[in-house]
Amino acid sequence: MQQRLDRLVELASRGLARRTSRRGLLGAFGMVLTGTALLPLLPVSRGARAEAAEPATAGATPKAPSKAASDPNACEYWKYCAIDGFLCSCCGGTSSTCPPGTQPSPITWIGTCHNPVDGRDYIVSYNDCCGKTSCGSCMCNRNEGEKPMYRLSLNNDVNWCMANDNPNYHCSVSVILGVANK
Ligand code: ABN
Repeated sequence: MQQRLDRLVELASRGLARRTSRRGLLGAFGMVLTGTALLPLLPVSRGARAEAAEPATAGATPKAPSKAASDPNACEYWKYCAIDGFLCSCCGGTSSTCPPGTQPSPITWIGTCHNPVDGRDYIVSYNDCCGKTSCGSCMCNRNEGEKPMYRLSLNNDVNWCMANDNPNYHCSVSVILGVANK
């Protein structure tokens, strides 16, 4: 039985060797390797995943916002989805303007927040207001979509006053830069 099996395998191998060349086999192997390496470069639709995570995005019927989601003094305010700092609206400024005597940082971190009122996603810049010591009121730390430190502009745990003449951090504002298109 063993011998017949050996013979069968031998004949099959010889037949395969007769029909194929070593170069052809190497070529096919190379193609498979190249194809596998290129697979991750193909465009992938991630829309479905985003949709599953956030069913009420643009185009869907907007949900009625909670009271806090429309209150600029509340940490739950929709624009603060990726903020980390004292809310300037509690410190003599507004949700998007620095309090008197402070200057906005020219460099910032960026987030994307969902507005439940119109059902759209917005790109939001979180500028720090600089030039005075910490405001100390209304600390708000929400980190939606925050990326690790190696992507500095997408991380919120940074004192963005570092480039200002006076690098003292006072509070943070959120400024809408535009609508995020999918
Ligand atoms: N961007 C707010 C902030 C300021 C100082 C330290 C950490 C975070």
